[in-house]
Amino acid sequence: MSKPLNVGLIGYGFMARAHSNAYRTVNNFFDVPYRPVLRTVCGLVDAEAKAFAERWGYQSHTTDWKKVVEDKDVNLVDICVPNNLHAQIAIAAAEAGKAILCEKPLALNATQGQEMVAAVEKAGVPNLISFNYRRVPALTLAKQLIDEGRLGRIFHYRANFLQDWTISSEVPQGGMSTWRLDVKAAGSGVVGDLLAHCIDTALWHNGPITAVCGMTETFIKQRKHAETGKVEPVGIDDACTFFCRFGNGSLGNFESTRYARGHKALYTLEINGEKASIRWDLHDLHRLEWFDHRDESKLRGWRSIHITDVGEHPYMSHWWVPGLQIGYAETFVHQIADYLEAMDKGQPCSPTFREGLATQKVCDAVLQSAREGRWVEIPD
Ligand code: SOE
Repeated sequence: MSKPLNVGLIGYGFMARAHSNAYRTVNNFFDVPYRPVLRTVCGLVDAEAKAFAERWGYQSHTTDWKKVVEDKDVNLVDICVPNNLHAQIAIAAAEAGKAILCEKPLALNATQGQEMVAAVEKAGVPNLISFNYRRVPALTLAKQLIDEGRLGRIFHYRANFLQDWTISSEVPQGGMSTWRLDVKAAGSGVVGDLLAHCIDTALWHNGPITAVCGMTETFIKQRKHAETGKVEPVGIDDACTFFCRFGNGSLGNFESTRYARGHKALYTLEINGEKASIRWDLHDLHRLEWFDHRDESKLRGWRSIHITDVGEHPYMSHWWVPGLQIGYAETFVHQIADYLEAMDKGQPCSPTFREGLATQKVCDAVLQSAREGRWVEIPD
């Protein structure tokens, strides 16, 4: 019998839906030791928080996040609000002894992230940052293949995350749906929002990044602010490209933009090793492309592996039958399943806040490098 785990969700946007769906689904597919109970949801506008609670089955709603953190019956605080609120909520939740799930990126910057790490580690509470792409079965398989040494020495790690939704100068900054364009709420633009995903996966797959050299651009310099109605300077990076060196001697090449016309959410990565290469694409997330130089030369070429083998492929034994694929929503189900298992065993669940801080340090270094026009080293 699974034990109840009362969830207090803060936020009711897109990520709050992804997490709520995972809480409601996880016990149907995974035999995990806990059963999430949707206790309360918190959001800015009372009527919207109420509507969210009714739709998703939360027992109550509030507009005051402190009530969620102080609620003695809440076991897990889930933070799905703009980045500038992560630190204060997470620190208060840690002090109240709650387990925490925090949306990415960890914080506005590494200084703030460090305070969050200190708070959860002092309190000894379970903590997880939601870099959901780690739980795409194809990318989990990629990690296994790398760890088994099947690629041999790694030479290159390449990743892109491309979108096109901010090309119009009419898109405002700030407010509930466009806070990602407001530097005060987001901390940065594509670096924290999109490259943070690529960096997290890269650190996991390929180990620490030691130095970066980046450039950023803000193509639209002023936008109307959705809250003040005034035209204000834009403080975020619209696009960023950076090179890096990894501790294992390989070279990295990363690009992200919200100005790649035609691309809505195209996260791709490629890893080139001495013996084999891997390629993956979010639009075909259930496939992993694999090239193995050891194959017989007359048959050698890129294979496209359909990641639906219920016997061998990560997470797939929990879903359907061979050949039937899963998608984006299920990555959040995997995330919560792993978290509940780890919590029960008293073990950390990756990526912890400390691992989120490592990504944050790379993000900060990329932004610093772009500002100063030079390579920036990343301390251990
Ligand atoms: C931005 O559009 C966004 O929703 C990110 O915030 C998510 O983290 C990414 O997975 C998809 O794009």
